[in-house]
Amino acid sequence: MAQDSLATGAKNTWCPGCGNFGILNSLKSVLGALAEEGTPLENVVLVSGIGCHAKIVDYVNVNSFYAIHGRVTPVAEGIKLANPNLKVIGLAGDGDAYGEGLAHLVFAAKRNIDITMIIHNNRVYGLTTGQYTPTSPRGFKGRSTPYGAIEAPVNPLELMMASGATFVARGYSGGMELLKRLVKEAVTHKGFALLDVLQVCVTFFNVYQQYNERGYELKEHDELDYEKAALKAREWNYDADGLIPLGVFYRKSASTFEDAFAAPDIGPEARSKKTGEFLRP
Ligand SMILES: Cc1ncc(C[n+]2csc(CCOP(=O)(O)OP(=O)(O)O)c2C)c(N)n1
Ligand code: SF4
Ligand SMILES: [Mg+2]
Repeated sequence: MAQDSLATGAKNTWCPGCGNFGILNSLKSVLGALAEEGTPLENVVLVSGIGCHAKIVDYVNVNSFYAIHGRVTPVAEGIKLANPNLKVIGLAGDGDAYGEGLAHLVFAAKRNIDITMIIHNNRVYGLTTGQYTPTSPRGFKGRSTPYGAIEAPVNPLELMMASGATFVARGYSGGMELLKRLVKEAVTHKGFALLDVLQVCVTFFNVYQQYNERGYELKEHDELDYEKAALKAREWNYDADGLIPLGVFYRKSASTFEDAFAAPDIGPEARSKKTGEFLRP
């Protein structure tokens, strides 16, 4: 399917050179490929939050929903539970998913609900013009930290693994071939998938040089081994130094929340029977 048919007439207002273009192009390419392989595009729903990243849903011609800042994950979960046949892809900012919405992400991972969360991790609040986020490095100078952030950043990959995510990966908006592969793997994974994308904000945190020099693709890494994956996830902790591994860190096959939710012994029918029994005098 031609990627062009996924385009919309909306005017793109991202800054020239913004890493969001890389995510947009890889998403369109993967959706086009999925359509060719038999996934009807009317079964795909994109959910975004509030921020520069969120505009991506305006630029892709499939069903979509703008959530509020910090609430991409629960809206995506609700859509999936209401209709488990849908392929639900959440597209959230780092401020959105790792800041205001962090608890939602942890619980979605814990229950292994079959949604994909793609995080546009530019390590800054882009839309509100440059405040620090949970993944900004120590010393980051922005609107809210003019003398430099004094906190260590959170490591979302480690956190997601510890929370129970069954697919954890990191891509880079400047590495398109790998990014396309990772988006496809994340979207087709059954269970909760977290794809953290290092998405460069050229205007408020331009780290292209750092990522180009230090990013490397994981090779011969055993993504089924939790301990090894956790060690790899710790190799770069989102601070200033170190080489940056990219690729799939961890993958596991496990039953999903919605499968259990629909199971005969605990699904809606069983629950209504139990409620009836409880209500009988
Ligand atoms: C509930 C709520 N809190 C805060 C805001 C203000 N706000 C809008 S966008 C934004 C930051 C967005 O940063 P991020 O999620 O990293 O997205 P980016 O712009 O970097 O893509 C904030 C704080 C809001 N709109 N709603
Ligand atoms: S402010 Fe940053 S994240 Fe937002 S569109 Fe511009 S470059 Fe992209
Ligand atoms: Mg951001």
